[in-house]
Amino acid sequence: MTVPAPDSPSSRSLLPAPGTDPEWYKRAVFYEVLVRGFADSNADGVGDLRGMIDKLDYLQWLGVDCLWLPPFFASPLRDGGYDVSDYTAVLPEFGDIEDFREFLTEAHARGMRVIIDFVMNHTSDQHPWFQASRSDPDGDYGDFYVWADDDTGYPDARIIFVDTESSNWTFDPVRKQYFWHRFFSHQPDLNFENPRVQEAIIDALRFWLDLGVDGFRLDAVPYLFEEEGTNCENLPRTHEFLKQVRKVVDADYPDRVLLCEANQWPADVVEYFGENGDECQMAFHFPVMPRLFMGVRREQRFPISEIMAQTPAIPDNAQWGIFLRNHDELTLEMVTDEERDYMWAEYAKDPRMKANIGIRRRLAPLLDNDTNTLELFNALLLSLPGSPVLYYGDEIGMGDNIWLGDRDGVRTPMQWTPDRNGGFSTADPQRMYLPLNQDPVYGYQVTNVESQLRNTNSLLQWLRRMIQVRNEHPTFGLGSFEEVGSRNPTVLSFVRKFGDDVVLCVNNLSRFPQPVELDLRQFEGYTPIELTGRVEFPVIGVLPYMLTLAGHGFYWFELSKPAAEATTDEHEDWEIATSSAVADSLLAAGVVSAPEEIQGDSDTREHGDSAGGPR
Ligand code: ISL
Ligand code: CA
Repeated sequence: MTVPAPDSPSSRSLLPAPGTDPEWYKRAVFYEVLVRGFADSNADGVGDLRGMIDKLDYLQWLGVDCLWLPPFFASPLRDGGYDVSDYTAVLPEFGDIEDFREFLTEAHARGMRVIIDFVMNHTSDQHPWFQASRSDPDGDYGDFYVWADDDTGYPDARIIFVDTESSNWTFDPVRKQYFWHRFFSHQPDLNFENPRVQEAIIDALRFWLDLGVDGFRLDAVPYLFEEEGTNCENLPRTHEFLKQVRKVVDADYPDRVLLCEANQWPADVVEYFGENGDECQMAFHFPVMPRLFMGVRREQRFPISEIMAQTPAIPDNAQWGIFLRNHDELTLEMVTDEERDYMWAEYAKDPRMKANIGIRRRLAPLLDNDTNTLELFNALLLSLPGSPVLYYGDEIGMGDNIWLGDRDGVRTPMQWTPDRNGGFSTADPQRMYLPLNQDPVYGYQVTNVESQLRNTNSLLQWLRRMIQVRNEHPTFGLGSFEEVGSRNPTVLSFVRKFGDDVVLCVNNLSRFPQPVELDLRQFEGYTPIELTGRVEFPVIGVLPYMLTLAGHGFYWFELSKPAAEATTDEHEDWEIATSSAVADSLLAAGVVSAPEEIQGDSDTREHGDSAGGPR
């Protein structure tokens, strides 16, 4: 299986000079990839950092800008590595610090940044700090965790992992006291009241920043501090600590990003950006995701429109992170009880598909592997405000395995080829850290990178082209968002605007063809140019602008200014725009164009924004 070789020598970084691009994360496409699940370089059945290095060409080819690595630190792996037993050591199965350093250099050489997970709320109970804390209450680590004589404290804090835990307190037979934990009972929460804990965490962050990581996904940060009489989430002192972390980053580490993982309502999450953008630069927008699934299944835009309208403004330097799926269950914490029942009824028909307050499935099976729906979801992900975060394997429509425990069913090995172990590993198939997916539809024999590289109509090739198209328009990352209403409730339309870069997105959430009339009077005289084929649509006038969409169809249009107002740059656009005869025939056929055209077109164009263009 081959992808084009990188065009830069690996000794040199393709990234802009340090300090020159502090807001890169606003334009970036992120890609979450599990070290354990991507590629096994030494045939032990477990993915590793050297395997990841071998696959960087593929990721560069795909066109993603930043990789997010979930924890790859020393760990007993009882929670996919989120149970850390040493913050500054690589799990030996994955490699060592030198391998990580090389991985980072090689990613940077290909113009990709790397952020890593940092789990500051809790450690594994195997962490030496916890072992010392439980055995020597008066020692140096005695106060590193939250201990109590009984289990009655903080009764208003909810339980998050309802499938496995019945209390946030667990009795430790060694210390003969209870310890506090918001997640698994083998994951004691650190005691942030203790300044030495804060120092130890900042030291560990510095360790990775010094190695050159481009930032952190800050795991489970709402729970750092506890306070009696509260639900122990989003407390002021938690924000104080995060602001302190940001100060460290700003003082010594230019161009690094803090991405906050707070599964909370938008009004609570915005606080993680800080009042003046002095906390985390990025935060996941959790509530958007389930509403995409609801909107499409109900064939109604309202769930999505409503959450977008409820999303507060954020500081200038801040950016949302949006996603469809990740390594966890599709969480339903940020919906009403009624909506949750609806989601379970629609998307978790087998009770095995449920996990905690969510659904443990991958994107393709959630959408019944329907090409149009998969494309619509990805188009929404790439066009709604925020930086999109893809999940490894979803670019080829990998399936899940609901017979595996916990959330492992969405963490199976990447499927590269139809060969043994899907090209992930040459080890004995029985030795895999998790079995390869062997499903007749989603299994590696059918669903794999190699076959999709060969087929220009595959999901993989389509997604790559859409990422290229996105990169040509800085407005997707930087622009404002304004919904364009219409009388047809199944169609979600919005305008993204960044200076002169104006893009109109029109999405049919219904499985049936739909007409829509849009009030585009503010763009009177503009010409919509469809972005994948560069076909010109009729000029916008004062009457409602009429479009028809195929079932689950969508359009992305550049709104091109009337010629009189166009700048020199845009005249070039006009010259290379597809001739109207071709345009007419494509229009009649329904706006789909051959990949070569898109490729050729984007190759000949100059773009102001450095993020853009195929590499
Ligand atoms: O998505 C969620 C579950 O429905 C979140 O509540 C999520 O579990 C929580 O925000 C923190 O998750 C992180 O820490 C967990 C770990 O199991 C998850 O994999 C990780 O993403 C505890 O260590
Ligand atoms: Ca290995």
